Amino acid sequence: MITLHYAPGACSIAAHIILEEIGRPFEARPVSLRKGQQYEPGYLAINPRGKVPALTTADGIVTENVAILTYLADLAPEKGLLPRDGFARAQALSWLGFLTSELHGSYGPLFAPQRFIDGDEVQAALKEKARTRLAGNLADVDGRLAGRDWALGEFSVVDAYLYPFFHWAKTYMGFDMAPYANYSAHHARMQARASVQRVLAREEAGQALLDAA
Ligand SMILES: N[C@@H](CCC(=O)N[C@@H](CS)C(=O)NCC(=O)O)C(=O)O
Repeated sequence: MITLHYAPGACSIAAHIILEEIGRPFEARPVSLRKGQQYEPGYLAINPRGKVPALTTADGIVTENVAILTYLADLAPEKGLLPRDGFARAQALSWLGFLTSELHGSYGPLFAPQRFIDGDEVQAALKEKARTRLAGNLADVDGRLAGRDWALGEFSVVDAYLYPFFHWAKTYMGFDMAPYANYSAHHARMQARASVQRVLAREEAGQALLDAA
């Protein structure tokens, strides 16, 4: 049985959505980032980097979003969640690489500027710069989604990975997402998927469990 170690609302939601999409049995175990559970010995034994997501599988542990999404898509080739080879696969991996390094990376200085530099004034300046970088990356995504329902044409792991970054920009960073019309429409299409609704309900229950503990 596959176990997904996730934090409610974190980037791990992409893997959570794909687990729902492929329809194989899995367990979802919530980790509280707020309480620092990712740095507890039990979790560090699963992912020594202290990050979610991590996937425990019969083959071993898989970490890193790009690897987890690829692994899950390859488990269920009949679902067509990632092109199998050639140029189409390269295009998909190009998206995943951009999302993990550039788009996800834009949030680091915004969520945790203290990990980059000390001092209130410089942290404020860093955050300002990071907002501009984030806006540029959101515009990049928006442009690439023009004229298409899904990033690769058909629904794929790329769409699941796009999901949290829209939500973070809107909810945590207070961005007006209306100018990113293609990304906004994409997010609405994601919200309408049954898999996403099931994941949101499970993550909400997971958050309640973590809060009550
Ligand atoms: N490169 C990693 C990044 C994962 C990551 O940054 N996860 C965040 C949540 S979105 C996390 O676990 N943060 C906890 C921490 O840094 O303390 C991946 O793509 O899997």
